[in-house]
Amino acid sequence: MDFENKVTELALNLHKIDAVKFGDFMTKSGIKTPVYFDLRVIVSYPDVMELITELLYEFAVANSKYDHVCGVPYTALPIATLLSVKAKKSMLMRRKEAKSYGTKKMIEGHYQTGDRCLIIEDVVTSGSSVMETVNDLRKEGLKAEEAFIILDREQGGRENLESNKVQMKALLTMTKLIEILLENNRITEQTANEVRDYLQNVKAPSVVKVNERMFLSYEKRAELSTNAIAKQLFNIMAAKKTNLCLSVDLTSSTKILDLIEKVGNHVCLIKTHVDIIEDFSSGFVSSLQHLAKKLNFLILEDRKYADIGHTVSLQYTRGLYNVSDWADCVTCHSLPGEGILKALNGASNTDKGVFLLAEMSSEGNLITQQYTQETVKMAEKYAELICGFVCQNKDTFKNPGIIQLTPGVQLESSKDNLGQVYNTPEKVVLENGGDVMVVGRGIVAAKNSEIQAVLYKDALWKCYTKRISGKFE
Ligand code: S5P
Repeated sequence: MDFENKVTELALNLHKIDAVKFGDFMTKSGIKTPVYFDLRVIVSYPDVMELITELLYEFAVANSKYDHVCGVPYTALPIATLLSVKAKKSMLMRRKEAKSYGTKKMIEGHYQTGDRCLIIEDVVTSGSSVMETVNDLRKEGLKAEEAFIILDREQGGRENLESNKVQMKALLTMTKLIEILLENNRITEQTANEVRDYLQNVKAPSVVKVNERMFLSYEKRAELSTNAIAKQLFNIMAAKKTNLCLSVDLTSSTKILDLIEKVGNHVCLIKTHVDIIEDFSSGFVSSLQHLAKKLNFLILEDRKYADIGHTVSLQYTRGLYNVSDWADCVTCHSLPGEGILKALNGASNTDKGVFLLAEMSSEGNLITQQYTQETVKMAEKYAELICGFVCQNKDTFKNPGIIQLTPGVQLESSKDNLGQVYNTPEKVVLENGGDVMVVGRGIVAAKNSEIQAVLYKDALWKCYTKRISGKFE
């Protein structure tokens, strides 16, 4: 029997076993509907189970590359099991609630970060159930980009899933089902029209579009980084439980080193502007590097390079500061064009990272949306060089292996008198997507910098843990 005939047989069978019923029903959300699906009953009909498995197998295996299958609990679980066995692919199981003991894992089964997982679901209306499973898989660093569905109610689910980067394939749409049942005299023309009218008029609500980066843990993101410094920074953040970067904007090297000695334990990154130091020396650099090793943080020289490639390569590797010798990463503008990245890319043979400025925190800056987008695009070719973007918005980029470095942070939102704009930790981490937050005067100018650094560290980390729990979206 060919595929189309099998689909017809499935439609007729679903009607026969009362998995699809016509009449006056209420949906879960209290909307009247002339058609009702309950595919839970299929477990009582091995022939139907077998047919569905066969159809999904032909549908899925022919065109998809995947490592695991995962059913949306509960109705699709037995189908996913049969499919996994037939396709000889491993299965993953998503819990509905995390275990209260042991590992608290949401996903059971063996997998590796980056594995592809195919989603199996019975019926899709809005797509929100599929997204719950997709989100939990993505939190584990799995790729969940395809969903195979028995029946698409055609009420907006496909669009909702697509906007969250999930392609949906359904064995049957509601339109097709009605057509088959009508052709085979299982329903009247009037019932068919009622269902068609209903489909025209009742759409499921939109499912919130999520940015994967917003709920993946730093550990998982480290595995997805293509830049060695980003990987290290994610791992330091996870190990030290801090996403605080201190900007040591002081002009005396002793004061800088004293401050770092006090707060270095509480930060993942120290950001310098070496050209403001009045007594800069190579001794300062070695003390800084010594502290970085001892207290486990990385060093960012916030040089904001903005010249032609040739000049930047000299600025980076030569002169009094010899930045490439000691800084793990630097900041750089995209304004001069790609040559600046080429220059930085070829300038050192040890692991280095570049934070590209895609947006600025200061009032009235001239960066436009188009400039930001082009900057992100420019970075795509330099996956091994770019460790992140200096930016202010979560939608600036999506790649979870890259870090959003966000300056302009203080415990209370405010401004300075030279155009700097501050946002609170909640706003920066939860709404704006900051991964590493830069605090300068909020800590440096405080009476007790250590106490203040701990306050910032705790506030920022609390927001991060809330963010990855997914409860804010
Ligand atoms: O857009 C930006 C980019 C950067 S790197 N806005 C910024 O403020 N910065 C830097 O972050 C700035 O050069 C300064 O070193 C730090 C913010 O310091 P604060 O004292 O205003 O917290």
